[in-house]
Amino acid sequence: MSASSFQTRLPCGSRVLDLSRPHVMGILNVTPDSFSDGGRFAQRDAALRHAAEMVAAGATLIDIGGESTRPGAAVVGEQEELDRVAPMVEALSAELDVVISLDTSTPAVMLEGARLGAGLINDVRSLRREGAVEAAASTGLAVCLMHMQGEPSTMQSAPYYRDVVTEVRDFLQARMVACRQAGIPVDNILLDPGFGFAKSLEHNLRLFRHMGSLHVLERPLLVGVSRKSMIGNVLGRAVNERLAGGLALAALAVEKGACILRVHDVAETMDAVRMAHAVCSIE
Ligand code: 9MG
Repeated sequence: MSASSFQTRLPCGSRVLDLSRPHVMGILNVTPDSFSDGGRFAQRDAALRHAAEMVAAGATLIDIGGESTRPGAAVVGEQEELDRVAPMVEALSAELDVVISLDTSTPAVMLEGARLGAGLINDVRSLRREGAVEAAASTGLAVCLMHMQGEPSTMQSAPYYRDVVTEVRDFLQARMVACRQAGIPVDNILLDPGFGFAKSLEHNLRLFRHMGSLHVLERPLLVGVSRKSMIGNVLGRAVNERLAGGLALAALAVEKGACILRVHDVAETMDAVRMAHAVCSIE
């Protein structure tokens, strides 16, 4: 299966992604610490430099998030999230030729981000917050719908599935229907199994192994496994020692037909993805 067998172009605002090859999305976190008193402009410059480096290394998307989705992370207010994300979207869209992805569940951030030049809404809550699906539809942007049971603050307490692959597939299908009913064109929809979100190690491994089952939904897949605990749990590695495990999964994800890999280590992942794609493209 190639990067996308059913759709070759993903419209992302003023840009279009060619899905006949896999893409790398670089992660740019706009955390509370990075905008602490007095350092706001210096930190913004550092984040811009980091984004520019990721683009130079081959990232065609940059994912900007102002609210951490780690288990137990604090909820961030709407204004705070806007203050973190909006200046970065504005700066990135002025300076870089890249699709800006908004890692947000907040309708106001979707609307303002779209106005400032974002091309994709990446919502780990799959547009389930009040007003989110309507806000996303009104932007006309591409959306990434990710599977998650519960909320980031509670999700790892006791994840339970009868059949994780079927349940993830059914959830994503139901969210696609909700999006279609709200007026989001099917061609604007990406799907994501949500590795690490309310899933045990066995759930993550099984879902990864059978990721190809999600192709029945006929939508491009985005996969995020970079530095996640499923790598740490299998290999016994700390967060900063998970690159090799992440590259193995990136190559496997391409082989299973994923179109976009969300990662921290762009240059290394580009090599892994290009190599895997070269092999997978040979008849
Ligand atoms: C924001 N975020 C963190 N992990 C993610 C993942 O696996 N997929 C997507 N779409 N977003 C993620």
